[in-house]
Amino acid sequence: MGTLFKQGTIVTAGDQFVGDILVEGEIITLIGKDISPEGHEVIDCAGKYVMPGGIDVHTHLELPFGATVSNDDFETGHKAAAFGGTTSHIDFAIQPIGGTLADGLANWQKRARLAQIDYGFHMTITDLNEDVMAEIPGMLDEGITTLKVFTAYKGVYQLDDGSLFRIMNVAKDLGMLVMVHAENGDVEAYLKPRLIAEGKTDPVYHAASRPPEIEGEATNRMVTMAGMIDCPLYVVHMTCEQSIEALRRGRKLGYPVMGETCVQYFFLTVDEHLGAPGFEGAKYVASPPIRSKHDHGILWQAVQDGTLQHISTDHCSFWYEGGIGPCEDWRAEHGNADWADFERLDPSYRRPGKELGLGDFSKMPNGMPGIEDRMLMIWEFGVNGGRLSPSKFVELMCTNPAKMFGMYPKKGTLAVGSDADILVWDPTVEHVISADTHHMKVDYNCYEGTRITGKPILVYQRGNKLVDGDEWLGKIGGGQYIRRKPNAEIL
Ligand code: DUC
Ligand code: ZN
Ligand code: ZN
Repeated sequence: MGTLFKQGTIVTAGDQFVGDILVEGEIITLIGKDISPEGHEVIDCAGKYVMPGGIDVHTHLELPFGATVSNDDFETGHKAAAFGGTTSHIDFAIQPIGGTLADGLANWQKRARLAQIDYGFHMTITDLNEDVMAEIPGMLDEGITTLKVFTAYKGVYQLDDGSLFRIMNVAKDLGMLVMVHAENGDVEAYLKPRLIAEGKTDPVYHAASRPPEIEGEATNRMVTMAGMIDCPLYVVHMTCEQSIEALRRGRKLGYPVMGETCVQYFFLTVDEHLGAPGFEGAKYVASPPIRSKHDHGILWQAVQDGTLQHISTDHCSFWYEGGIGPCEDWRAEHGNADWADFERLDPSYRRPGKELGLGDFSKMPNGMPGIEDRMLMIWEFGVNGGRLSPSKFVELMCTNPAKMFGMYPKKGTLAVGSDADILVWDPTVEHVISADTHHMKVDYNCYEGTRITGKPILVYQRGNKLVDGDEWLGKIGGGQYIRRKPNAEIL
């Protein structure tokens, strides 16, 4: 017996038509008109869109950041993702300072024991030496085809230009994709202490410490180096005109360079959000910073004209009001137990969060929640807002990420032989986004009170139902690791 999705409006990146989809086991086995329902469970999809499960290639679950660790782990983050229509994501495994890539991978594999949706890993190189160079080819055997580097976070993650160029050369030879967080870390390291010394310590000054010019400069530098040797490059979380122009220039020259923005960069501004009264702006401290309404327009244009290929989240949630309860004492007594164990013991306890940056924005954990909001917000303001067709929505949220990151056509589309990661999306359902009802483990929502129309009412992963209305049917350990293939498409 299979599951037959009947009479839905099937949306792929290239097409939209009313039809049926048959799922047997974990795979789509037939797509057509009037497929016989005999012997199958029938899901009436009339009046609904049937779309591939969403893919988010940029998340940070359980990310150590300064004195804390981001809240959502592979359990809570996955549940929230699925309620928002995302069924696959790629998280960043990170080479620990002084450690190996294998150490980083092992750390993230441990986190993933809680997986409820499908997931992959990028490998972040934080310290390049001969041993690490020798480890890179082995990443392909682990199903990792993407290397992440930073031009920012001086003294922590930042690599010098020589190391960056060396990584690009080896990645090109191996058919891997280099991903970059592009901001000039040296300039930021100069600006930040000066702002603090001048008493400019509120969250809003986070933006002044990381102006758009340093994003544009670093993007241009990376695009130029990639173009010199034809190395595939993907610039993460692009926010502003300066970096978009740099990417556009490289693409016009025929360089294999691509990019994404994140949902928050379309909606939030320095003036209204980061500069909100009191400590409210802390909720929106992330790097690179949110920008201006002018930049929002630039980003919509860039996704429409294909300069940007994907919209991710950079999901990295921290309590607004954290640090509640005897955290350090309790953790010390329990051999520095995971923060999550501490919070499970008594849900009124909270690990440290944004309050770490009270009186000094430079001590604030960087990041915003969004894994659950991404598809809802982009459907509302992209599709309902007349900026994107349903097919363009699927292209950006599902198909392009699968193609660029070596998962297509297993993921990212509705086709015979593909994994049955399926959303039944009701375009008439009304919903108000709120921290009171979201599933992310965080005490605020960046889009609090936003009214949207349209959301997934049924979510399937490999033929298994994860979400049915408000009901959660997923289970810990139900998510599978996605082994990715090198030499992925350049879009
Ligand atoms: N930026 C953030 O805001 N958080 C996590 C890492 C990053 O680069
Ligand atoms: Zn980043
Ligand atoms: Zn990130």
